[in-house]
Amino acid sequence: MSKPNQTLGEFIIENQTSFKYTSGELSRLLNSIRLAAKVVNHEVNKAGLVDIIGNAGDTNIQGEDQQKLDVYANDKFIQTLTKRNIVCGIASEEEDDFIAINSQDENNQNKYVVLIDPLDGSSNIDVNVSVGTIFSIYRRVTPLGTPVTLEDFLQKGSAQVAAGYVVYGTSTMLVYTTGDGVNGFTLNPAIGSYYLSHPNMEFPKDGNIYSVNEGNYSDFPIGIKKYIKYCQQDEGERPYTSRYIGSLVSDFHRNMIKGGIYMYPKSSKNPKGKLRLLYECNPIAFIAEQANGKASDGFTRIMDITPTELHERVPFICGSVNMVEKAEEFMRNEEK
Ligand code: P6P
Repeated sequence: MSKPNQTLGEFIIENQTSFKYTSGELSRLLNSIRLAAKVVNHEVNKAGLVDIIGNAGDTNIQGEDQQKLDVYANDKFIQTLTKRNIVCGIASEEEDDFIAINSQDENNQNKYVVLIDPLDGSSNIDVNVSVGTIFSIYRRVTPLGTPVTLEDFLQKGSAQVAAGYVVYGTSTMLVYTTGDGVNGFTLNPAIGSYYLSHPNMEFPKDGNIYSVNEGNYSDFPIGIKKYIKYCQQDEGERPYTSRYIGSLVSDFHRNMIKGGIYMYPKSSKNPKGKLRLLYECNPIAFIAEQANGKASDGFTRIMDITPTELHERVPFICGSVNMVEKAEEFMRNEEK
């Protein structure tokens, strides 16, 4: 249920009753993410002005250079979620292991865990290209009041209770779902409030934009190569337009509005793909499906994959349903 110019805070409260687990805790959790995103946005938007650009001099578990804003964003989201004592555990792309919150307190009745990519696309920071935050929320599966375990984080994407992203672009937007459609809110930086700007977001069933790093073309599976050549053929609606920002959130957001497909296939350099299942693919897949789009690894629905490791990677194809199904058709034909 949405009203024009509704703020994110009003929307969360007004819609919490439609959320089957309603207890207000999820609303408080979404509000804490809203707050952290505003703080991170403030730093991202002035990255060029202070000495916060450049490497933090460390690397994360992925072996990727940690940009200072990566570290800043990670700290802010963890601090906000911890201080407000809303969740019982956090996993982050920037943390080797999950973080148990107040795990010694047997009275800790917090039932949600959050998995987050605090600043996705961070290699774009130094060149002033948009980046994003991605989050995924689950109910814990182990008993309340006990320390969270890895089992609470290694849940299928289909068990998510909420997921969303913040895109720090020409404007800052927060887009999320609790399983009842997808809504987008735009930040008015002058007053620090997010306003409902994109109610009930839906993927067009078809589109003519394909997003993939064609620099890796020679290394792609045959099915992906054939799909890319299909996109480039001059026939009917094709050739399509190639658009690749190098920031999943930005490519996904544009494709959801205009129609399109995003692909990060496996290759010899990334034998399981590059994107992480738990805090990139699953939350984006949840949003995609809630917006009548589709997300798979080329063969299996992303949200049906049973995770085995916190930072595991999967091949990722996501976007307009007709485009994803066409790519899957090429992948299946090569598997026969
Ligand atoms: P490449 C950013 O690191 C990211 O995880 C996604 O946001 C982005 O789409 C992809 O990797 C870019 O990877 O190898 O094409 O530079």
